[in-house]
Amino acid sequence: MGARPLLPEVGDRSAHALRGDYSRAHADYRVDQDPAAYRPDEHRRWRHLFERQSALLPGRACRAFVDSLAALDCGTRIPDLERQGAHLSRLTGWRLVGVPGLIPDDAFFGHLACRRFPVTVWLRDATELDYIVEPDIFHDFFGHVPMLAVPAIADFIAAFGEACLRARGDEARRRLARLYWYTIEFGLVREADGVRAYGAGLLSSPAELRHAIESPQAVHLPFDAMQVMASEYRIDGFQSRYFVVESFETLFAEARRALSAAS
Ligand code: HBI
Ligand code: FE
Repeated sequence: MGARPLLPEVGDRSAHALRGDYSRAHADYRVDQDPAAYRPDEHRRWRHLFERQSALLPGRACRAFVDSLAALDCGTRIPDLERQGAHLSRLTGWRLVGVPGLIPDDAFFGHLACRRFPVTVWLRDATELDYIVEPDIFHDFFGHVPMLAVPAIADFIAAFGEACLRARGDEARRRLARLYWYTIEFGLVREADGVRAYGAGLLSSPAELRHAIESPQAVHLPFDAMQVMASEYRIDGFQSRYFVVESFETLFAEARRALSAAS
């Protein structure tokens, strides 16, 4: 196990000892994923997480996520990032790169700007089935990868990465991080039969997916990029509010204006 780095500049997450093995990471923080190295009990845990979360999707996840997740056919084993990335790149030009866990902002934004989505290569252990501090491969792959097949979201995340690389100063980067948080991580979209989740932090979490869609305490606000970029967020509990977009195309159009203004 290599030295555990502290990454104080990782978004709003506090600088804490990270659990991944960063010793074998390249300069851009990529690590090789060895799909054959996962143990049978890890594949079993992936299947458990996948089946448990999939059962919660009807009536809560947006249509595009459900259709895209089905097309990935990733329910039985921990996904092979190379193989799944080849499928994704044919759809929206995105690839998947393995990372040891949280990586510094600049490395993260640099990958997004080049349509490479960083996916943590380790899976949470059996004691973390309901909550995990750092994103693991279940959060990153199950939560984020299906939406990378949706063109407007795929374009938005690439534009977000580019805007972050251009952003000057902490305030601009904090405003952009909030935009990412309230959309790509905790975003809601209005569909014909109701409000549905498209954010990875909701789609990969049993409790918060139910809370965001069903709880009377979950405040739903119409998406407004300026208000989103002025809204603080919490990384250690349910969000106090959620923003609802009318469509992914509206999100991309409105956020694009905000991205160019903020960077
Ligand atoms: N690193 N691996 C990884 N995954 C993330 O989601 C991530 C990161 N580094 C920085 C970061 N996110 C934040 O800057 C964004 O959430 C805004
Ligand atoms: Fe995430």
